[in-house]
Amino acid sequence: MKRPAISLLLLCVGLTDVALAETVSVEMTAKELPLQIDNAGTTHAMWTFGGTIPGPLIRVKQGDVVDFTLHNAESNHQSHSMDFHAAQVDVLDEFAPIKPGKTKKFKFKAKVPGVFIYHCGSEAMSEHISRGMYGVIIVDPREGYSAQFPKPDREYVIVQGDLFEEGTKPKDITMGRGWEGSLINGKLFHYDPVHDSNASIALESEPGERVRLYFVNASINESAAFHPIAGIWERVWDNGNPKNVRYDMQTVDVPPAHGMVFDIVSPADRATNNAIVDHRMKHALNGAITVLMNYKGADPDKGRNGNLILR
Ligand SMILES: [Cu+2]
Repeated sequence: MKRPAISLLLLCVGLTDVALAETVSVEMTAKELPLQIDNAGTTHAMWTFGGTIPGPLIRVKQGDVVDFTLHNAESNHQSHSMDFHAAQVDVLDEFAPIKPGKTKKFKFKAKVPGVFIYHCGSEAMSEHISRGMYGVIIVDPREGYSAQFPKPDREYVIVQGDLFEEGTKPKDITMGRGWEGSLINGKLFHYDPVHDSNASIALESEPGERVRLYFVNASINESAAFHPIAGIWERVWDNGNPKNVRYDMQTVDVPPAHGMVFDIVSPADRATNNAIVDHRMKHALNGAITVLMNYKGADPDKGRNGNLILR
C-alpha cells in the first residue's frame, strides 16, 4: 500500500523564537477501498485518508505552519474534504469539499498545543466519519516537557470509531441504527488477544514506565468513558494541553470529535496487564478493549521512534 507523503520543509528565518517554527508539508489522498475491520480478516467498504484507519499521524510543534494538500482520487465516487480541529480558518473556504479527481491546498498555523482529531466534513458527515475518514494531529507544546508535563517513556495513539453494517443509509447512521461495534485504530478488539483469539498485537511497556496515550474519540454520537482496568490514570490533560492537567483519575469521558492525553504508570516491581476500555459496556464488549502489557523485555520499539499507531 502506498504511504501518503509527509515531508518536512525547514524555514529558518532568524534567531528569534519564530525562527524555530517550521512549515510542515502534509499530503493526503482520500481513498475509498475495502479494508479489514477485525482481526479475522472481514472487510467492509470504507473511506479513508491515505488508505488506513485512522489516517496518517501528523505531529508538529506549536507555532508550526501546516501546508496541506488533499487529493480526492479519480476512482472515488464521493466528494471529500478535510477538517482539522487544530486549525482556526474558514469552514466554507479551507474545509470545503472537492470532487473526485480534484486537489485542494490550504495552510494553517497550529497555534494551540494538544491532541486533535481531523476528519472529513462532506455530506453526510456522519457517514464519511463512520466509514473511516479521520485521524490525529498532535501539536506538541512549544515549551517542551516540564515537571507538570513530564517526558513519557512510551507513547501510543488510540482512536476509537464506529462500525456500521454494510449498506447502512446515511440517515440511519446519523441516528445510530445499524451500529455494529467500536473500532480501535480501525479494527474491533484490535489490541485485545484476551477477548479475540485472532488478535496478535497488544500495547507494551516495561514495569514502571510512564506510558502516554493520545486518545481521540471519532465516534459520531457517543462519548467514550476511558478507563484503564487494573490501573489509574496518573495524569490526564484535557485536549492534551499541558495547562489542563488532572491527577489520579479513574474514568474520563471523551466526547465525540475530542482528544485527551492520558498517562499511566504501572507498578515497577512486577509484571502487570491493563485492559484499557471505553467503560460504556456496549462499546467495550463490541470492540473497544485494548490490552497494555507491562513486563520485563517489552518490545523496545513499540510506542517509540515514531511507532505510535500499531498497525
Ligand atoms: Cu469524505
